[in-house]
Amino acid sequence: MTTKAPVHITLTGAAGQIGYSTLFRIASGEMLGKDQPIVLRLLEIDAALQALEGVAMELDDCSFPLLADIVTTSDLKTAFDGTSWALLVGSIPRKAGMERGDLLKTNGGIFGPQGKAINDHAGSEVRVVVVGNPCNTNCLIARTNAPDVPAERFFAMTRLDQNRGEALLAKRSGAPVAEVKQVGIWGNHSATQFPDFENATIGGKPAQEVIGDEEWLQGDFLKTVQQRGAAIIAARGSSSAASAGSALIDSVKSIVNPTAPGDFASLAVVSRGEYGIPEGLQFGFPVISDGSSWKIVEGLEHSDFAKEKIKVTTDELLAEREEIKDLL
Ligand code: NAX
Repeated sequence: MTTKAPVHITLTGAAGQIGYSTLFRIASGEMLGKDQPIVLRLLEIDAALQALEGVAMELDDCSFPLLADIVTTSDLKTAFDGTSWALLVGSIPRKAGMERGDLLKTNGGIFGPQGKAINDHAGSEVRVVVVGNPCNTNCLIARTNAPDVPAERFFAMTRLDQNRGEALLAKRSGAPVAEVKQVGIWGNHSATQFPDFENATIGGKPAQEVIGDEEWLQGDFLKTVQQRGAAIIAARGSSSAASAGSALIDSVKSIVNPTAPGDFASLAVVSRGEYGIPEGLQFGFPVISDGSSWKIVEGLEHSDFAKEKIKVTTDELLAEREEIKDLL
């Protein structure tokens, strides 16, 4: 029997596909540990509350020893009240004919109020991970609407891209995926992201040396990671869910556990001007954690090819910020 007090975890969009593939793993202790009781605070829109009740019933039916309570709600204050983790998954997907600017503004209407509610009601140590797309800019909106919460507590999810990159490099080299390290995702979680193979390692050696095929790295590797989300939709008929949930759990673990020596974790964090990235952008960087605080990996070198790619993704994030500037 554990004696720890329960940690409150809020997950939004909890009746959606990522919610369904993530909540059971969180409740079984895979995210915060097998001795950490939790309370799940599940937020949905009114129209999905009935489906959410079904998810809550199934969580009950698993009889998870660590799951102390489940709160289901469509009310922001109730959802974020005293929470330590705000996992912002729910958002409005892009519909046919919708301009990117409309998508950004529609989601701004979700992430602005959620940011305010986190600011006013969350626990003093709250940390926020945004998954709902466009996740970097949604995170920027939530962060800006939560001025009392330190900006360093906000993260947008680029971990799925890192995991995709690691898997690809492992397959291509024949090495086990556990030997692939330091795959940093730079910039936006979108088709402009730069999965940095130049600083990646396989079995402790530079990935470029092990792979020995620069054309593949700059071409197919890059494109496959950038467009993997679309490839999953084409194959499965709906977007990545289990892999996204797994990456969400990996993201939280990479924040609360010290990073292993010789490794990085990809997270989109607030830029303070590192590597010339404009201040304030929520930008994908390679990060290391000591278990309580994190910092961006320093001193990485980039070729002109990489610099050009990083510029493209930076410009996209600047354009997104411009589109929603009235929400900040
Ligand atoms: P679903 O459409 O299955 O679920 C989304 C849920 O959010 C729905 O149940 C909906 O009712 C709810 N919702 C909508 N507005 C809400 C609001 N204001 N408050 C609370 N709940 C709300 O989508 P799912 O497949 O779960 O994906 C969720 C989000 O993750 C999407 O925006 C998707 O684009 C994004 N993704 C992000 C990834 C990343 O790597 N950052 C990868 C996977 C995924 O594409």
